[in-house]
Order: sequence, then C-alpha cells, then structure tokens
Amino acid sequence: MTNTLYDALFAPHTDSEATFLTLDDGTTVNYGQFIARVGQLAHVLAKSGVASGDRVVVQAPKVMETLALYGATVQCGAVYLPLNTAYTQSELSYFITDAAPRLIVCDAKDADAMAGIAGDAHVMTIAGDGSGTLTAAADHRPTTFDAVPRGPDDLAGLLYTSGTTGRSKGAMMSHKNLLSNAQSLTDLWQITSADRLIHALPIFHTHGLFVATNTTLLAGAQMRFMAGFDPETVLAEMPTGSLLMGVPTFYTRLLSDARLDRARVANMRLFVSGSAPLLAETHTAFEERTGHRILERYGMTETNMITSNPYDGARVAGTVGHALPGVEVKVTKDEKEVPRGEIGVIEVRGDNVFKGYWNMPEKTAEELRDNGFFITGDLGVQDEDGRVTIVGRAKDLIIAGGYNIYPKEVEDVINAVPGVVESAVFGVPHPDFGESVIAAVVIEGVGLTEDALAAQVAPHLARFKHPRRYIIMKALPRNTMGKVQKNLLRAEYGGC
Ligand code: MLC
Ligand code: AMP
Repeated sequence: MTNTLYDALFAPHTDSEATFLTLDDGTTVNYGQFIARVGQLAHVLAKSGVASGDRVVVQAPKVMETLALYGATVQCGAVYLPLNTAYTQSELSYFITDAAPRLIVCDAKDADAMAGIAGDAHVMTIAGDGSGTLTAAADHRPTTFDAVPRGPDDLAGLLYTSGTTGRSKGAMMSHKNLLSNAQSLTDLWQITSADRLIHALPIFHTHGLFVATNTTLLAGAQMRFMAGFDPETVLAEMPTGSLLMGVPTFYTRLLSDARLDRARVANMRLFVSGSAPLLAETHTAFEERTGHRILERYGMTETNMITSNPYDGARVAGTVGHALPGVEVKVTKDEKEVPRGEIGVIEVRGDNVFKGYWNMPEKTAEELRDNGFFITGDLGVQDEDGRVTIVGRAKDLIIAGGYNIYPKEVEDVINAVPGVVESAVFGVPHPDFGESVIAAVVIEGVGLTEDALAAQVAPHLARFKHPRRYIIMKALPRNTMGKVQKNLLRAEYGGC
C-alpha cells in the first residue's frame, strides 16, 4: 500500500544530501536530514495516539520543525490542520471543538492557555527557536517510519476558511487535491531542482504551505525559509534566489525600496503573486523597475490554484490567466454558463477541488454542485481564449494583505457588545494591505465610544480582522428591501 502525498513529496528525498532549507540563522538543512526529522516526529505522533484520519491542529511558529510536522502528519496518515498564529483563544476554541483533534501543537508560550481549551486532545509544543516538548520527544526516535497507507481520496489537510454566515468552515483537502495541484504548478512554472525559492509567506495557509512548499518538495528545489516577510531580507536574498511567491503587499512594499532594481534581480527567474488582486499599476511599476512581469495566479483554500498566467506567453496585468491543466473553469449566471465576455460567478471543477466542508453537509451542498463544480463567489469574465479576469466578489469578503476577513464574523462580535444595536463592516482601499476594515455602528444612547468598542472587540478576533476605524451612526443606510447598502458606506468612507 502507498501513501499518495508522502510517496510523491517526501519519500523520494530520503537520504538525499541536496540542500532543502536555509534558515534565518544561516543553517542549512539537507533533504535527508529533513526527511529524517519528519520520521522522528511521525514516531512521536504515533506514540501520542495519532492514527489514520485523526486531526493534528498546529498553531506554531514558522520554523523547520513545524514544516517537518506537516510531513510527519501526512506520513502518519493523519490530517494536518494549520491555524493562523494571530488567532485568539475564542477563535481557537471554535476550531478545536469543531475539528476534535487528537493532538494540538502550539507555541511553547501558549501551552497553558491551549491546555485550557484542548478538550480531549493532547497538547505539545514547538517554540520560536525550534525547542519544545514535541521536538524534545522526537530527538531520540528512529529516523525512519513506515508511512501509513493513504489513498488519493483520503484527507491530508483541513483548512478553515471563514464564511459569509460568520462561521468558519473546514475545507477537506485530499491527497489527490494537493498533489494534482502541486504537479500542475511545478510543471507550468517550470520549477526544478535548480530553483531557490525565497519563502516569506506564512505556512498556515494554502499559498505558503501548499503552493510554495509542495511545489518545492516535488521539484527537489531549495527554500530560503524566512520567519516572515521582511523586505530587507528578501532584497538581500534576491541575488542568490530564483523564485518569489507573494501576496500583492509584498510587491508594493518591495517597490517602495529604491534598492529593488535590475541588477538585484539578475538571478531571479520568476515572481508569482496571488491571494488578492494585484493592481495593474503594481504590475507595470514592477516591470519598469526590474524587467520582470509578475506572474499572477488565482486560487482559493477550497480549490487550491485555479488559473495562472502563462510562464511562456503573455502575462497580462489585471488578469489571472487560464485554467490550469485538468481544471475546468466556467462563468455562470443563475447556474447557466454565460457567453464569453459576460460577467458572472466563477465556478471550477477538477482534481484540485476539495471534498466538502467538515461536518457541514448543507454548506457543502450549497457551494459544491452535484456535478462537481464549486461556486467560488468571485465575479469574473472570460475572453474568447478562456483567459479570466476577476472583476469583483459576489460574497461579502474583505482581503487585507492576503488574509480573508468575512464582515459577518466581525459584525457578530460587534453586535454582541452591550449597547450596540447593529453594525455593518466593510472594506475600503488601503495602499499597503489592498483593503482595510471599517465598521459602521449604531448604538443605544451615547455611552459607547470608539475606543470602548475596540477594546471589547479585541479579545475575540485576530488583530488583522479588527476594524481600523469605527463610525458611530444613527442608522445604517438601507435599500427598499431593508438590505444594508455597503456600497454607499464604501463610497462615503473609502477616502479616509
Ligand atoms: C499584519 N497586519 C495586518 C495584516 N498583517 N492587518 C491587516 N491585514 C494583514 N494581512 C497588522 C498587524 O496586526 C499589526 O497591526 C500591523 O499590521 C503590523 O503587523 P506585522 O506583523 O508587522 O505585519 P507584517 O509582518 O508586515 O505582515 C504583513 C504581511 C502579512 C502582508 C507580510 O500579513 C502576510 O504575510 N500576509 C500573507 C497572507 C497569506 O499568506 N495569504 C494567503 C492565503 S491563501 P497593529 O495595528 O497591531 O500594528 C489564499 C489562497 C490563494 O488566499 O489564492 O493563495
Ligand atoms: P482564501 O479563501 O483565503 O483561499 O481566499 C480566496 C479568495 O482570494 C478568492 O476567492 C479570491 O477572492 C481571492 N483571490 C485569490 N487570488 C486572487 C487573485 N489573483 N486576484 C484576485 N483575487 C484573488
């Protein structure tokens, strides 16, 4: 028996002396060492009772050990469930209750708090320096572990994505979902063992974990594995790097540094952008400065990557390119495909599309059609050649710096504050993050100030979801149907 993802991404590198990671302190880790660490961690997981199909929740720093834990979870036949390190206790409680993990791995500094919400799960730790109870337990374990058999349709990942109803949903990703996408992208972007990826994204989302890491592993390439995005370090790495994957904020921040120039990127082969719209002006400015046309691609947690601009061929600013090989894209209105050139909702089908939402059959049925097409909620248009341009969103979603914020989730927290009658959360353009969050709030009486509101919202939501401004209003603008007109709020407050 085989383990689809482990056999393709990890097993081929056993005993290889080729460099895999270069860390912030200059240490290099070769593939053989990394796979050995994966094996040791798999022994600890198995000893902790982690078996086929069990969920392993991971809210841990971006260090080599955390990446190895991803491999170990797959090797154990379990399901990797990464969580944003910014999530608060109340957000974490929901995920843990919903996913019922066997094991939770958190930052050593959060161990006590995590133990309080862990339920039946065992809690182990990884600290920012790689130490911790998990890694200590791994140190003297054997370096080889027989991968637990898992097939293409078995689950490998569970990634939570917020929803328009305010409740986060766990997107079930199979071995086939992840591997098929990694194969398509590696091929399309011509990633080989000669590449060195500057990895500055977090590893708790699709972009940094699956797009960046899985393609690197598949190609046997190298990663300059950074704790986070720091323009200084990214610029310093460009002369020896060949590939950068980032959200648009990476590119606008890099452009604001005069040291970004043609000489610095002479060794770079490819710049990829995704997770949020890249402004055409950023694309143009980057080309003028560096000679490189950023390759924009489009994806979602539920679908992995859907479309990409070509490697060879026209990378058109403001468009997200064509459906990946093996992926079908159509644009629909009222469930019917619209003629090319007309706007509608983007739907997608293929091996990349997830298996449904964890424990939410009704939600799954609403968004994943019986015929296999997933309704993305993004509005787009296809030209005669099938090239896709995203023109908006049918879903009420804000994307700031590549992180998704669902207004309903924030509104629910604000509405629960005593004295609040109702609220409307909306996104406005932001020069650094693309969009930023504003809340219009109707209160009873005059007692509640903006500061008091912010203080009461803070413990419940990750910092990046916090409204950057509260506007106290007498009433929210509504249309004749009673629906809040967020477009009017955006128009009025978008300039501030
Ligand atoms: C940080 N802050 C943010 C933020 N990131 N606010 C809004 N949106 C964000 N994305 C806030 C912090 O809370 C803090 O607030 C202040 O900004 C500075 O924090 P920081 O930690 O110094 O920020 P920084 O490290 O510079 O982070 C910015 C960033 C980071 C853009 C580098 O957000 C990032 O790495 N984003 C990538 C997200 C990503 O990987 N998305 C992929 C999703 S997968 P204050 O007020 O306390 O100072 C997906 C599918 C697909 O979408 O297609 O890929
Ligand atoms: P997530 O649920 O975090 O996976 O975010 C997915 C959403 O990010 C998509 O539905 C899009 O709205 C958005 N997105 C991803 N890539 C792009 C892109 N290149 N351009 C515009 N929006 C994008």
